[in-house]
Amino acid sequence: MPAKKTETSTSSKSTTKKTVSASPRFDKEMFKQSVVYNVKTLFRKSLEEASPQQLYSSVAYALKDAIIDHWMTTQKEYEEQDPKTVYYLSMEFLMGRTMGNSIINLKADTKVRQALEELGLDLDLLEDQEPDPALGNGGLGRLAACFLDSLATLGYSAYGCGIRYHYGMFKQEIRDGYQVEVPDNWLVNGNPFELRRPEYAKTVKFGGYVAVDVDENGRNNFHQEGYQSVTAIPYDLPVVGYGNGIVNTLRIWDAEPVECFSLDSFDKGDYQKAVEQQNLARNITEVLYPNDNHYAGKELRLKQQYFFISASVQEAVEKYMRKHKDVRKFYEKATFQLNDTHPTVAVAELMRILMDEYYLTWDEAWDVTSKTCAYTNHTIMAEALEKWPIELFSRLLPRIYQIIEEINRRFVLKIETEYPGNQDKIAKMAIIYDGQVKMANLAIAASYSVNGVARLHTEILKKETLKDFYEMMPEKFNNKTNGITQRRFLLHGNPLLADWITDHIGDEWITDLPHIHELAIYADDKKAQKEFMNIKYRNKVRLAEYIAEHNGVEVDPRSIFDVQVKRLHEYKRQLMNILHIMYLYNELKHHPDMDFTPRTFIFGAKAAAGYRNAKLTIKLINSVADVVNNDPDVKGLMKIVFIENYNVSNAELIFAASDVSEQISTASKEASGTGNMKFMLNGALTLGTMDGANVEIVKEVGEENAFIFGMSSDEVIGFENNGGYDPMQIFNNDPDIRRVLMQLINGTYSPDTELFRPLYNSLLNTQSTSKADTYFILKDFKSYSDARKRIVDFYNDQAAWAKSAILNVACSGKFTSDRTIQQYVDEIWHLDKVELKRKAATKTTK
Ligand code: NBG
Repeated sequence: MPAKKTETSTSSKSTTKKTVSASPRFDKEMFKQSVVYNVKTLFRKSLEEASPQQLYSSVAYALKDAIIDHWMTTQKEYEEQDPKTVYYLSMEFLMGRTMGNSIINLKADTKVRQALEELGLDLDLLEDQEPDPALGNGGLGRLAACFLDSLATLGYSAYGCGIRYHYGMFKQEIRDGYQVEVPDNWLVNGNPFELRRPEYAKTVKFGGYVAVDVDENGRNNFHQEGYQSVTAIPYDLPVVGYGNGIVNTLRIWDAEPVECFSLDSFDKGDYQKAVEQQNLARNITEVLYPNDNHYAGKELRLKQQYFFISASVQEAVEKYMRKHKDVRKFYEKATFQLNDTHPTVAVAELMRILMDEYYLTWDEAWDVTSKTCAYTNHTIMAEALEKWPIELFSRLLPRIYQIIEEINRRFVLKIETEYPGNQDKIAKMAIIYDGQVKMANLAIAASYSVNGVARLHTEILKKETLKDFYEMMPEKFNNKTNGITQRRFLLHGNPLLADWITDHIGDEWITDLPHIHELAIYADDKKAQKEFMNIKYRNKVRLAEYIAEHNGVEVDPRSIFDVQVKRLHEYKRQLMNILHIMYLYNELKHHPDMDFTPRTFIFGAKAAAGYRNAKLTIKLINSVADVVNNDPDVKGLMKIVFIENYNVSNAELIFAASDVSEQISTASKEASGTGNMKFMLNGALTLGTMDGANVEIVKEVGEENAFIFGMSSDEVIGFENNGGYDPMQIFNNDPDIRRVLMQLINGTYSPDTELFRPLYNSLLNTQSTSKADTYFILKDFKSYSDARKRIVDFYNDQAAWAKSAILNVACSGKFTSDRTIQQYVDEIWHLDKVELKRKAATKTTK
């Protein structure tokens, strides 16, 4: 159960040091041979003739060769030691590129660079050839990727289980200031790192009906009949632990038709069915739904969920049964972490397998299931809560629906026993209610652990969002504040700073981030401050070059880089940011001689394809950028840049180059945020509300080294529950705000005065009765403006700024995903630590 260690920021000490038994060996000569061989056999070319893409593939395959030995050794070791395994079930894994990170985790960076140099190749250029696998939307998917990195590095047996989407998160192009979604065909050149494993294929059934027959013992046996099915084929991707020889697996499932489509063997009815099965398979894994913090309610989405869950759960049980006899003890060797409600059908699928295939009784099956499943909640946003109409659910998954009905029946009985006659409790907590199947309620009812992702978020879950559940089952609830991997977001993304840190305090921080606190003694050191600021400057030059190349905009690396990169969502308030920039521009126009510290405002954000106000905000940012960047009066003092196609790869460049980290969500709405941690780790100062993990960041680094503004979550929730906020009053009383809002509809930024009207209406809503400014932008505007003033004044004292930036890096120790994972292990999963006893077999030469 949760408790003791949760809040101690630096207590997950040196776990990695104990784990690292052997640095993986890397044979440079063999690697070179392998690259040359690959170019020849894959492309019939010599090194000189091959295209950059072909060279990338050849190097990637050579690297996979080097990884495979460790992968096999690790899996063999797991087989022998038989440790408990976590299955991290997630619709999204936002892995980012594999090559650079794997090289770093193999500790082979120097050798690989040398080897490639000797072949006349440049690693950095090759890395840019790798598509960025974007099998996720935002923070939730990236968290899953950071967790896999930490699990491997800490030496825990783990599988990531997900979907092999053929098209990941769309590529964003900006045309005429608008977002245009372009398909991300990331598999077009194949994926060198994946292994297709048809020997572990599974059948997944949809539709039909449930038939019952009674066997000779009088038992009811349930079968699905008249269904359509697809074959789930697993593709395994290696997850390399840092420097410890451990390689875990991310297993993503692809759908293929069950039967080969041979025309002549089908009569008419079968032909129809065969085509349908083909189409079902073709559609299921085609594309990731591009919604972040939002539920779309599409039938195909439910198919995707059941598809990868059924395959993963079947495999987990089969794997267990290959070594063990009693399926009643399954939970001793396996645990399922449900990454949000998306994988919640796992609860019913495990029940189905245990009862229908292993003949456990309901009570036995429930005992196993409720000791296996654990649920993480990632949002309090109502529009993200998954609910499926009964009609759809029961038609698509008839047996699963039956099982959920029974879970619900028993759960409602429990509620009635606890709260006799209280219909309200049933209305709120029942799993099936009002014609809908409520996935969060199912997840909570069936899980042995329910966690939020930052301290404040967990408190809000307990007091507001999930209050009734918490009151009935307080023992399930616990907090696990999110974390990020310093291996990707500092060691790989910011090599200059990483080297500088290692020169000063050694390299323990790579596997033991709290160690980075030793940097604090350099915060006041003039020389260190200079060096630090110089590194930041060089990273800003690197980003400026990227921006010049991709946006055609010149930005001054000596200006303050003030950055907001994250998904576009109204609660994240990019609109407040750009409105404030409009205000600053007005100031500069009206007081041309004012003291103005040069600033570059950088945005990066994808909007869900159907989210009107989010897409309009992107257009507004680009329209304002057009006007401001081209206004000679501004004399280049202000620049606004919208970075196209924000993704994991360009994120690494952006964090390294940032001075100010914009974390300005409406308090209570951002469950945690993880970008905030990546900025901090790279020495940016937080400009934020007391929301999500910002609260804990400020606690670690001290109020004086962050810039906090705006309403508290209690105030926001107070207004939401009791009313009493009128944005019109602010509009009427504040001329600065009024001017900015009028500029949305008076042609300042678009000849079409109606273009930005929906944004104007969302803030004031003079025309309809629905609520206005639900994210309290006008309410927080003044205090945001004050905080921005403070931050600029502070920047002008470069020594003070450098000190603060160094302290931010030094105090980021708590926010490693190694700490988060260790807490999941200690307080939820109870995994066994694996130490490699054997070395990887010598690589076979070709
Ligand atoms: C997101 C939250 C973030 C949080 C990540 C990871 C969803 C549903 N939630 O604040 O918005 O950091 O999850 O926990 O995507």
